[in-house]
Parts: sequence; C-alpha cells; structure tokens
Amino acid sequence: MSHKAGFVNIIGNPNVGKSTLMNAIVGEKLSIITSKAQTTRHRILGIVNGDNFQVVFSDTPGIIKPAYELQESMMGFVKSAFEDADILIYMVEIGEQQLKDEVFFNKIKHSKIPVLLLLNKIDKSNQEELESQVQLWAVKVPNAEVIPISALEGFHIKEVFDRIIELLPESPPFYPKDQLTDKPERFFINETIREKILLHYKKEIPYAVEVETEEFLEEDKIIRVRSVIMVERDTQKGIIIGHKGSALKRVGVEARKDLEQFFGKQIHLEIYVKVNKNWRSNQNQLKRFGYNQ
Ligand SMILES: Nc1nc2c(ncn2[C@@H]2O[C@H](COP(=O)(O)OP(=O)(O)OP(=O)(O)O)[C@@H](O)[C@H]2O)c(=O)[nH]1
Ligand SMILES: [Mg+2]
Repeated sequence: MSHKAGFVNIIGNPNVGKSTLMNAIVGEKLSIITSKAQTTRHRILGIVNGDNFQVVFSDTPGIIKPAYELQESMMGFVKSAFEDADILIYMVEIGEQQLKDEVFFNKIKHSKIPVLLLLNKIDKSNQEELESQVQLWAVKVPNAEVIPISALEGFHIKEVFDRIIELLPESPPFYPKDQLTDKPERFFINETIREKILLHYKKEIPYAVEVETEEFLEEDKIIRVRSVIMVERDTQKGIIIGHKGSALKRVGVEARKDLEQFFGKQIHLEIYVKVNKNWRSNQNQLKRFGYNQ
C-alpha cells in the first residue's frame, strides 16, 4: 500500500489565524491563541496521522522585522519552515494588503513547492469584498492556489485538508504514528501560562515575559507542576503579582483549568515570579528557553 507524508508549514503576518488553523486541523490546542500579535514564539509541530498518510504541520511565529534577539530567533523559526516544507501555507486575513517583509514575500512568490494561499476570517467579510480579495491575491501570488477559509468557524477546512493530502508526496512517515507533536509536556504548561498573561496584562508586559516549568511530577491521580514567570524588571514583577497577589492568582486558576483539560488529569500548579534582567537580548538565556536553532 502506498503511503504519503510531508511537512506543511504555515507562515504569514502576525495575528492572521495561523495557530487557530493548525489547532482546528489537528483537533487539539497545541498552539496558544490570543488577539495580540506575536502570540506564537516557536515553531510547533502538529501531526495528523492516517493509515496511509502523515501530515506534519508547522505553526510558526508571525513575520515581523526583528527588533531584539528573541524576535531574531523567532524569524529563524520562520526561515527554517521555508527550508523543509513540502507544501507551504501562506495565510492572509481579509482586508490585509501585503506581507511587510519583501524577502519572505519573494520567497513565497518564487517557491518551487505548492503554495496554498489561505484567505482567512471570511466570516468577517461579505461576498463583494471576498471576491475582490481573492482576485487581489491571485494576481499578487500567481503561483498559489487561493482558498477562502474561516479557521475559527471551520469553513473550508476539510477542503484544505483534502487538497493537502492530494499534494502530499509519497513517503514513509517521519514520526511514530501515535505522535501528535514534537514538544514536551512542559512546553504546553509554559505556553498556557503565557496565554493567560497575554490575555490579562497590557502593553509591554506580555512581551517581557517568559515562562519556565521547573518541576513536572506525574503521579497516579495528579500532576504536580512548579513554574516560574520571568520578567525583565522589578516593576514588571509587581504588576504580574498584582494587589495582594490577585493578578497572579487569576493566571494560576485559569491556566490550571485549561491544563487539567489538556492533560485529562488533576493539576497542582505552583507559580512564582522572578526577575531575569534583559533575558530577551541574552543569547545564553534564549538558548536555555529553546530559542536557539
Ligand atoms: N473572525 C475570525 N477570527 C479569527 C479567525 N481565525 C483566527 N481568528 C482570531 O484571530 C486572532 C489571532 O489568531 P491566532 O491563531 O493567534 O493568530 P496567529 O496568526 O497564530 O498569530 P501570531 O501567533 O501572533 O502570529 C484570535 O483572536 C483568533 O480568535 C477567523 O477565521 N475568523
Ligand atoms: Mg500563532
């Protein structure tokens, strides 16, 4: 029996819905989703297995001009996604005019592999706008197949998946057939906590935060977790903790609820806050947090 397998890498501007799409196709919340740009900082694999296929999706950070080392590393993940893709998903959202980065845009336009240009968030649009946007992108990226979708509402997602299976090369699987992602359990704990911080804190705070899980002890009925929220400055530490610890408590309660659902087990979650001066620009720290390539 023939077998198909390959890497389908999702790239695009920040906030267009890349993570929403991957989670929808994989059927698990592997990537965190918020309305803020730069929610995703890593390349995260989501693997969909069938008897005779394996699709390895990659969610990637939104494309930006890097201003500090962390963002350089994030764009390194995007670059790597260009290098090993069998199929490229270039996601844009309704109303968007262009990818701001010329270099990446040219790479997409001159790609030798199939490009699916997914025009997302069409639930926010009308027929007229939709048609003109499909036209616009068909002209801008003539080598792509343009497919309008709504990742949030699940519109045209099955069609996209079927097309991917058609385009996938013949290959044995790359990963064991029961594997869902490349990331360890601790990663999902870090990300869930970071999602709550993106949701509840303003301005620079979420961008100055990194989360590290120091302990993950799985027992029969409960998983015991200790995580640390790292910030760049003392003032940020105070803001994260909040009045009498109320802000941090909310983060903990909400993260624990999500994690209990994700792991299907009771979670004991202990979180504390630590200052790690300028970690975003420190190569050693970035390496430690998994941002090295
Ligand atoms: N209306 C609408 N909103 C959507 C759709 N898909 C995603 N969103 C919303 O768009 C926002 C960004 O979604 P994400 O999936 O985090 O976007 P992303 O491209 O991964 O963002 P970064 O990781 O920051 O680059 C969230 O508020 C989503 O709920 C869609 O089809 N329709
Ligand atoms: Mg994302």
